[in-house]
Amino acid sequence: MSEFIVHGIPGSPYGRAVLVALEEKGARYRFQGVAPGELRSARHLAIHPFGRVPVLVHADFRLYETAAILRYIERVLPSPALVPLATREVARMDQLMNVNDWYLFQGPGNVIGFQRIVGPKLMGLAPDETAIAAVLPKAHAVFEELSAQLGTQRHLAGDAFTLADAMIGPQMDFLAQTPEWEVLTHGRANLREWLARVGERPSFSATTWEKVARLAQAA
Ligand SMILES: N[C@@H](CCC(=O)N[C@@H](CS)C(=O)NCC(=O)O)C(=O)O
Repeated sequence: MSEFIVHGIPGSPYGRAVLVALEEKGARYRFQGVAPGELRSARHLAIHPFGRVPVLVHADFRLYETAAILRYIERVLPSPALVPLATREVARMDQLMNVNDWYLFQGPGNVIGFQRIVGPKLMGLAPDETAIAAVLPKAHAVFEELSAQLGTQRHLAGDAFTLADAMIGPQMDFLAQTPEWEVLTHGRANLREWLARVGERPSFSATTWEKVARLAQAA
């Protein structure tokens, strides 16, 4: 099996989801760091026409969009399975992956994550408290739904760890670094317990921001 190359930005939750899946599969991969200022460069646009990360390269095949990448990894490396067997659990997993893209990232993830982490840490910007406050009602609605879907299960789409956990875990771990995490998980202890559970997996400890930054330097 050829090596996988992941183009990404250390700390990026979407990129981390791909790394988590590769780690879960025990795959051989290389992380190619992309500087945030390079996203709109001709070189990066040649591999991702929308100027985002991650991008997966596998031999002569190149793929962007995290959900598509995760499903590709699952198909080429089916074991251990990260997709449930039961039809309804697969449907829940798919639904959760879309919730991630449409409701968790768009607003809660990109606004709170940018204002609290990316802006201050990488660009020296002060957080825009008005923008954060504006997105909190939507964030509460998303956390309420995720908490309800999780219920008493061990993982988001059932008891087994699936692509939904690989995708949503990094987004939630990113938000867990912000003061809004306490507010958003208040009364939703199951989400805190789930994040602690997935965070203990070797695939999560191997893909922290610091570790991925070291992989990028070594590339
Ligand atoms: N729908 C894309 C979203 C990827 C995405 O938004 N990635 C962020 C980093 S976590 C990014 O590239 N941001 C750069 C930008 O918005 O300019 C996917 O699933 O891969």
